[in-house]
Amino acid sequence: MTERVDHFIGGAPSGPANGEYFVSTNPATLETLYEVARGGEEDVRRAVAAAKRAFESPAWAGLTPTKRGHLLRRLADLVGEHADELARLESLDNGKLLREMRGQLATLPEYLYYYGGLADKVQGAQVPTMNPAILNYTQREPLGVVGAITPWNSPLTLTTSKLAPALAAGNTVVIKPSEHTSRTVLRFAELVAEAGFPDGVVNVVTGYGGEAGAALVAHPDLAKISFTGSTATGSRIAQQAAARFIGCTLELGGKSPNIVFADANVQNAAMGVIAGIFAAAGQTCIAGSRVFAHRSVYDELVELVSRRAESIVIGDPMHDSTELGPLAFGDQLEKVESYVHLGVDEGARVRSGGARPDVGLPGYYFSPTVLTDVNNDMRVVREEIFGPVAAIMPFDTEDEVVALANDTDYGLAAGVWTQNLARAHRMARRLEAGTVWINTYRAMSPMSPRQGFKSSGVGIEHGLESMHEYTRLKSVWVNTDEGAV
Ligand code: TXE
Repeated sequence: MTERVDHFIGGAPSGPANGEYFVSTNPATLETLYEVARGGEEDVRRAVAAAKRAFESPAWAGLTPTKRGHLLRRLADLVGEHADELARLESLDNGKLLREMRGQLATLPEYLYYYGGLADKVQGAQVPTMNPAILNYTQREPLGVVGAITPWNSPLTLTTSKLAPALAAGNTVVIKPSEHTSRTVLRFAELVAEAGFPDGVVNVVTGYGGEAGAALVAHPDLAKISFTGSTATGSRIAQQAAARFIGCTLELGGKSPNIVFADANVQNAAMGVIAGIFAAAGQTCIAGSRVFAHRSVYDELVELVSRRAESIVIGDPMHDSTELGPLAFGDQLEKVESYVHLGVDEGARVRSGGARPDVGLPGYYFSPTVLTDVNNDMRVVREEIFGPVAAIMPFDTEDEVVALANDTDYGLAAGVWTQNLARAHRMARRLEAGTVWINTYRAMSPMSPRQGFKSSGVGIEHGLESMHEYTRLKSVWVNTDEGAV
């Protein structure tokens, strides 16, 4: 019998109000994994009510920030102890390599330790005003109930990026995970309870975006929305948040340039280009999907990247030897395939891949694909494909490549490969992207802030700065004179 998983509300599993469940499948084998509660307005109403009660309860509101830090550190320990179990569940759910998910889970506790440490370091200031009789000071307060809506590509890491600073700052949270990957977030919520967080501090409502997600965004008691997902959905959520004057943090799509100069170590750059686009089968917001190579190294780079693309081992993500797993669900496969067809119609040449490979499994597989003969006006170069598809283009001058790299609606990340120190820093300054990597790609840490420029997002995740996303600032004025001032 198929396992059934419920929402997690007020510290315990909770069945869906409408009694409905839907199936979650393994994208590598198309086998049914489990059935998950199909959340709606009533479930969201109960979850937000539980979070609101918890926010106002002495058990949470009365905790010192230091104690909140202790709880986060205890949760970090538990996540560390269950890392292998969580990595397996996540890999089964979204088809990413078990090896890669193990790597993510190994660093996940660090997010919780880091924000646990920050919990009691959120400070106000004493402000000198123009009146010496006045003592003016600021204090940072939690916001209330935070709604966290997360995608399927790195379910736990992206959820923890929101949850850890939100909890460290004293908020309570309702999470709506992606309908494609509910399992690990629910297991994580059980560990939250085991760590000793009061009931209702973390709640999970599973279900579809247009149902559970939309109901959460519309709930009047939300103090903030934190969202990672597509730019189209993010834009809709931002409009709803603005209409109610509540804050939102958005981490959205990308079409990131990865730029290889003539003076680069071309072997290293090719490895960086490959990791930049083919890791997670290209299903990462930071994917380096637009590759610019100086004309003098263009042929060599195209050759290195396409040859490696052809030798990538595609197969079951649970096997150690597999280098590329399936796409996460059927719509993703169709989207990626139709973009490659569109590229060919636009005049692109497929140098490797470009089709569904036969890997002996029925899953949603697509070969690592290299497109050449492309330019910045084509839709395959302008729109986020979110799959293993690299478009490689030549350039002649630094000014030209800066203009090409910045000629995009997005601004999430950029890579630069050069041995020229001055050029490296100059490029970092000139590129319109929230993260710039020099002679590396994909490096990430809970300590380092991430911000999407342009259509790639609003607000900051990770780092000290993200704590401010989950607090509000109050200014307190005290008359220290005997008389009226
Ligand atoms: O995204 P959605 P999808 C991009 C990527 C991908 C495409 C579609 O290009 O191919 O988006 O993926 C919830 N109100 N990225 O369909 O719809 C939804 O249930 C409230 C890039 O998965 O944005 C899920 O929990 N919530 C990205 C979450 O939003 C709604 C990662 C994301 O789903 C909603 C994922 C609504 N009206 C996709 N509609 C990245 N930045 O890494 C949907 N949701």
